[in-house]
Amino acid sequence: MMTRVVRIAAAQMGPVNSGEPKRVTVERMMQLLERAADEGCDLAVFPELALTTFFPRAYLADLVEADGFYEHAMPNADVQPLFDLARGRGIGFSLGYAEIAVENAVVHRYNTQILVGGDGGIVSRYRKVHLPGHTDHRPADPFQNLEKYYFEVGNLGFPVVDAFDGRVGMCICNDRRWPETYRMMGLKGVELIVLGYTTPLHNPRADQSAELRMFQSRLCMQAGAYQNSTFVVGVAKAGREDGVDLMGGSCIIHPDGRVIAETGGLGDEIAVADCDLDDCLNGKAEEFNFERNRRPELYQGLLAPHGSTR
Ligand code: CDV
Repeated sequence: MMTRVVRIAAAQMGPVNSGEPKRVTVERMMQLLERAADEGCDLAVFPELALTTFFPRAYLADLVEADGFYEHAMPNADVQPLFDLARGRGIGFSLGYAEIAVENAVVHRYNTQILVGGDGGIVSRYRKVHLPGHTDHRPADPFQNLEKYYFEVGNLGFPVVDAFDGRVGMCICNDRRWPETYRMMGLKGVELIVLGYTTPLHNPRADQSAELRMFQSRLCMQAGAYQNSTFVVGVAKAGREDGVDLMGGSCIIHPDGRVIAETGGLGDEIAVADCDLDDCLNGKAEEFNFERNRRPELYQGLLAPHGSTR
């Protein structure tokens, strides 16, 4: 029987504290990529904003002061060794970073993730759609959540591409909490969704335990996988970064909703699983056969802005 097994590593990273040279961060990523390649992986998935500290937790009055956190081209000299290693070992990867893009002579800032094939070439790019947090400085909070200040809403939609013998899409961190994210890709036949996240263990605006926060993170990814019959790989930047505790719990989720591999700590670590993309087929043909069972004619309210319908 033919199968489409892709061996995937969730390449969790420990903190990237301010002041860590990018060369060191990239070397850490190369070590993780080497480990994944040694284990025979076809693809390694790195976290959101993997190359820097999660800088939206601090306010800089002049946006231009933050330009050093953004990549102006991808690949560039700093990350080229990672691309070269990937090509040399024949392993693909996905990587989150802050992007400055000049479009029609206008500067735009995005929270971006790319998918790179085993030949070292970029095969897809995604720009984060659901930006959490606020645009204003809130000095009374223990840390900021200024993604709406540092980034624009992504303008590429939710691409799904043919890669790794299947249909592959991406999303980033807060996107994983929204059913629309998965369904937009589910409607394009997605079989593997890779995503990075940076999630504080504590929510300064809600009384939630670390256990509850982890449960919620898993709940939405497992539901997204099951309801769209797709693998989901969620990868954390974990540990105490610039004084803020970030959750770990990177995992690989089967289309039946089960976690089939997960990390145990808060540092640089991989969790590996063989993902047979053919395992997506039954759910797409039966329980979640969209053509047969969805009722889009009754879903018009979903397009109403901001949940204003009754
Ligand atoms: N980087 C993120 O998008 N983090 C959000 C936090 C701030 C709630 C998340 O959804 O995990």
